[in-house]
Amino acid sequence: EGQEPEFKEDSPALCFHVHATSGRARATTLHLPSSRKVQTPIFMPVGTKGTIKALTTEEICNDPALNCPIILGNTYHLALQPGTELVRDMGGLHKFMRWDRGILTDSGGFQMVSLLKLAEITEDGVEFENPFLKDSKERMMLRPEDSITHQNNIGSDIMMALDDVVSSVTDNDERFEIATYRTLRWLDRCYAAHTRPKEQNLFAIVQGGLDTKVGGLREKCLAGFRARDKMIPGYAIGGLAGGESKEDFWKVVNQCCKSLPDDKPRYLMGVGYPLDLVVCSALGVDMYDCVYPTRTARFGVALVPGEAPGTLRLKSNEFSEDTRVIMEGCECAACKGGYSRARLHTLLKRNNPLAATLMTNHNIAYMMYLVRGMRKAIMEDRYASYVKDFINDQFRGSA
Ligand code: PRF
Ligand code: ZN
Repeated sequence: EGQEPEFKEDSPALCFHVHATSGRARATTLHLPSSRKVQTPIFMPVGTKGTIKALTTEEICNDPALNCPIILGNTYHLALQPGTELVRDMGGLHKFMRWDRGILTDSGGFQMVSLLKLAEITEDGVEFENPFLKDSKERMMLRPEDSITHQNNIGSDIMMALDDVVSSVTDNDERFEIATYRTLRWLDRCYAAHTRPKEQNLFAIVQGGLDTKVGGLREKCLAGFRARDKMIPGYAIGGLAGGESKEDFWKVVNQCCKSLPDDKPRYLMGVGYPLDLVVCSALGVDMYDCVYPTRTARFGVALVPGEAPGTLRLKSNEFSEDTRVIMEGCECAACKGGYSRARLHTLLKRNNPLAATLMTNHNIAYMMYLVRGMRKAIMEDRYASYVKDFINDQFRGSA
């Protein structure tokens, strides 16, 4: 663990080290620019507009229960507000946020799906309606080159290529085919536009729908990336977690992990249910992000181990007189601070902003606790039994 990173000529902003494997699960370290270090498996909390809602940078960074090494920001949102030229002029997002750890930015590709009504996709790029300028009907164009310019302005440690994302439950084979090949063409445009390859890493995103067949779209995309592997410091698996069946989801993750090179990190986008992390790391995934733990916190749902279904809905009246903390032994501000489930219940019922802060603290602490446990099990080569125990625990008491 103590070795000095060796940065490679072809991807000078990232050094990747696999410390241990257990089956196909991996414990690795990503050495990012400015001595930023990320141990995997890792969950990256989402701070869409440069903040994790309800938390201060201070908490995310310095609270030992959180101590997040990397967070996620969103190019699309930052481009709209406050604008990435401003972020650049403030010295980049790290300085602007006073955040010295890792930042990964998503390209804006996913917003095509999530904000589809506002977007039109062509070979040139994505055209959005600017929600801040609705009346003026002004539209904003996001080409692969624009996405990279924004991300270069933001100065994220890991930037994502602009991909053509199609909702996984779309019933249109031709649309998937267009999107897969377009994602490859856009990848080349992204690398051509990238002005800071020594300071920032640009990851590619595998698309291809749910087509895992031999000669199918996922394979085509993976083959296209293999041909470009020299310029790609890391890979993401995209186009999932959009309502497809678990069977389809696992199949695609499995295929991608088997096909992607072992000497580069693998990031599964938009996945954040604890059980999905545990299973997908068994298939070889290293990194995850999702709004789930933070968003669900604000709705009053606490993540916990060993109590089916792995959550407590604290707004429910069953907690109105529950004197226990959310999770015994948890070091988060809520549990360590002695906030009972009953107290949180009341705060949540009254929409007190303190509830969002405490709940978000707990859920991120839980995700960090989860990935630390996963990593430890991989390092000790007992990941198979870790997975078994986790699943047993999670479904204990359920009918
Ligand atoms: N592409 C991008 N961001 C994403 C996804 C994707 O496929 C997903 C998965 N649907 C989440 N976030 N660029
Ligand atoms: Zn807690």
